[in-house]
Amino acid sequence: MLKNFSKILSILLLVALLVPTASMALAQEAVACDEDYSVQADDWLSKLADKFYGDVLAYPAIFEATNAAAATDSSYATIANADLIEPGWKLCIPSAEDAQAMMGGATAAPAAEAAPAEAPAGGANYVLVPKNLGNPYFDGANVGAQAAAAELGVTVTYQGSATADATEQIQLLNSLIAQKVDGLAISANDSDALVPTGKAAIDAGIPVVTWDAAIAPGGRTVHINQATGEGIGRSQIALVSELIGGEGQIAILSATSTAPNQNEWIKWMNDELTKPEYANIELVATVYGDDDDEKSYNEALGLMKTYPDLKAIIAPTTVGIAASARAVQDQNMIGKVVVTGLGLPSQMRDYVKSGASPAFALWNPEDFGYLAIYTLHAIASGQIEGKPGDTFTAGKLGEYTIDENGELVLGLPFTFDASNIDNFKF
Ligand code: RAM
Repeated sequence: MLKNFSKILSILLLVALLVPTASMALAQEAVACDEDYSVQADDWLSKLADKFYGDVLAYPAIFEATNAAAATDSSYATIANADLIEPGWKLCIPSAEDAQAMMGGATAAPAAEAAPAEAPAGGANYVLVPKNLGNPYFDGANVGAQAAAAELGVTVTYQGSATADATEQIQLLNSLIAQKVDGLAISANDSDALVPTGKAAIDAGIPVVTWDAAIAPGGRTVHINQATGEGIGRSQIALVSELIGGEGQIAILSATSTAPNQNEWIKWMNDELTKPEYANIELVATVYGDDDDEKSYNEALGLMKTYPDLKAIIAPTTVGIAASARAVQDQNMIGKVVVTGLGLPSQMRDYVKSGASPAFALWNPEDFGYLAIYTLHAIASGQIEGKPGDTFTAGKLGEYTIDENGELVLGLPFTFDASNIDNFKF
C-alpha cells in the first residue's frame, strides 16, 4: 500500500486543487451504505472509487462514509490515513448518487455509465494469449488467470490462434493492440519474431508480460519462467537416465522448432548430456510435433521405426508427451521404450499406471496463469514499473521480486509418478 503513496499524494493534491471543498462538503453524519466491501490485497481507496464510481477522485466519499459508519458500528474500519487500507477491512460504499452529493456534485458519473460493458466491475481488461487454443495446459492456465481476475476485480479474456504459429499470433496481437486492451500476458511462439509486436504494444502504453515462452527483451516488459531453464533441462536428463538405467538411445520430441521455452530446455539437456555420468546415453534425434496431437503421435511412431533400439522419448511438451505415450502403448512397446518429459497429471495418469510413462515432471499451470495476471496487473495498475528489483505480492502465491534480467520464476518443477499421480487434478 505504501508503494502507492506518491500516487495517492498526487491524487490528494489534485483533489485539493480541483475540489477544494470536497472534505468540508462530506457529511459528518452516517450515510447509507449501498453495499459493504471487504478490502482485498492490492486495493487502495482511489482504485475502489474507480471501481464503484468510475472516478478515482471520489475516494473521499468511501473514506468519510466508512468512518461515519464506524462511529456507530464497530464492524466497519476506522480509516486514519487514506493511503493505508488493509486486506479484510470492512468499508461502507455509498451509492453513486450519495457519493456525488457528498463530493458537492463535483465528480462521479454513475458506475453503470462509467464502466465499459465488458468490464462490469470497472476494472481493467487484460488478455491471456496462449501459444494455441485447444491445448489443455493453456486451458489450465486460464483457470488460474480467471481466479486472479476475480480477486483483482479485472476482466481477463482468453484469446489465441488455432495453431502454435508465430505469424497467426502476431496478427492476433496487432488486433488486440488496436483495440487498446489494458495489458497482454503472452506465451510466445517465437522469441525474436514477436519483438516488434511486443514493442508496439509497450509503445502504445500496453504492458506485455510473457509467461511460459518468452519474447526476447525489448519486446516484453517482464518474463515469467516456470522454473529456471537450466533446472528444467538438466532434471529432464537425470530423470530419463534413471528410467533407462543410465544407458541406451534416447530421442527428444519437442513442440515447434521455434518454441522459445522448449529450445532453451533442449539446450540445457544437450549440455547435461556431456557430463561423464551420461557417457552411455546417446541422443539420436530431436523432432518436432508442433504441439499438435496427431503430428506428435506420428513423429513418435517415426522415431520407434527409425531407431529400433530406442530406449526413451523425452517430450518436454504436454501435447507431445501424451501423444508419445499413446503411441508406445498402441505399438505394444511398453517396457521397451519409456516416455518422459513434461506432462499434465490428468492426461498422463493412465500412462503412468500402464508403465508407458512411469515418471514425468511439471509445474502447476493454474498457478502459472494466476501469477501472469497478478504480475500484469501490478505493472498495469502502476504498483510497480516491472524493473529489476521490483517486488509485489501475487495473492495466495506470495511475494515475487523481478531479477536482474527482468524475469521471475514461478517455482520448482515437480516429478509425478505412480506414488503421487492420483493426488493431482489438473
Ligand atoms: C506445452 C506447451 C507449453 C509448455 C508445456 C510444457 O503445453 O508447449 O509451452 O510449457 O507444453
